[in-house]
Amino acid sequence: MAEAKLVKPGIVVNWLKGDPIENRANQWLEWDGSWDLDAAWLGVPFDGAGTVRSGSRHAPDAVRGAFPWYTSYTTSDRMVMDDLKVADIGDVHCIVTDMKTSYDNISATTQFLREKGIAMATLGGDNSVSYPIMRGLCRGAPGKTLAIIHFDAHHDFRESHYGAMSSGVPYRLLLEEFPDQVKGECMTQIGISDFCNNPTLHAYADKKGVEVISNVETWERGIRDVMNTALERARGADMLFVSIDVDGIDQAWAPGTAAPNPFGLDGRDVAMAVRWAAQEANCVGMDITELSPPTDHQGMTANWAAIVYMNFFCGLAKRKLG
Ligand SMILES: [Mn+2]
Repeated sequence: MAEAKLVKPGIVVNWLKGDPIENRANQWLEWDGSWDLDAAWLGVPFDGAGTVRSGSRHAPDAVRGAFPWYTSYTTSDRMVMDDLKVADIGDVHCIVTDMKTSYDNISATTQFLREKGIAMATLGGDNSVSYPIMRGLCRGAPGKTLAIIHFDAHHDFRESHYGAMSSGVPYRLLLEEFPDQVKGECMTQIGISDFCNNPTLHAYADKKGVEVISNVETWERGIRDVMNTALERARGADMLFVSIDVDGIDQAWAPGTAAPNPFGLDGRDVAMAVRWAAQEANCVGMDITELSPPTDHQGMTANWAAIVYMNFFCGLAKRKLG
C-alpha cells in the first residue's frame, strides 16, 4: 500500500463562500479529511522539466481561485452533482529542485488514490508530471491495462531532452516502461498540430499503434466523431486516463501556457470531450498540464481549466447518480 505524499490545501478563498442559494464549486470541493471519496482533485506543482517558459507550478492555486465562479448544478440536464463525493485534497509535496523526489511523491500519491479506488483529477505542473502520475496509476493497478486519450499540440514522444528528462517525453516513457499496461493500440492523440512536430515522432506513434488525430482533422470531423473513435479504442483497456496539455487548446481560449497555440482546438470541445470520457465505465482519472498563470490573461486559462474539471465531475456524476 502506497502512502500519499501531500501538502494539504492551504489557500483560503472567502469570496462567495457560504452562498446560501448555490453550492459553489469551492465549497463543494472543501475536504473534511475523509478518504471516502468518489474523486479527488489534486495539485502537482512541479515545473522543473519545462524546456521553454516555466510558471505552471502556480497553476493549482490559480484554479482554486477560479472554482468559486462555478456551481455544482448543470442546467443542460438539470442535475445536482452534490451526491458525488469530491474534494480538493491539496498538492503533492513537490520540490522544484529535486525531480526524483517530486516524481516519487507524485507516483506514490496517485498509486495511493488508485488503490483506494478514488478517481483523480490532477493539475500540473509541466507536462512531464503526466509520467509519474500515470506511473503511480499503473503501479496501483498491477496487471491492468491503461488507455490514454491525449489532447496536445505535440506528441511528447521524444526520447529525451539532450539526454535528460523534459516535458516532451512523458508518453514515450510510459509506453516503454509499462509495455504490458500502457497500450498504444488503445491510445489516441487529439489536436496534434501542424508545424509543431516532426516525422520521426509521428512514425513512433505509428510503430506503437497510437492513433493520431490532428488539429485539422478534428475541425473537419467534429469533436463528437473524433471522440467516438477515441472512446471505442479506449474500451479495449481496463482503465482510461485523459491527459490534456493546455497548448493543444487554441490560445484564444487558453493563452496561459508555455507554448501558446494559435492553431489549436476549441476549448468548449475539449471540455465536452472530458465529460463524455468521464462517463465511460473504465475512466479513472485525468490531468491538465502546462497551465501557466504568469502568462495568463484575465484568468482565462484558469477559468477554462476549472470548467474542464467540472465537466469531468459531471461525467462521473452521471455514471454514479444516473
Ligand atoms: Mn505536451
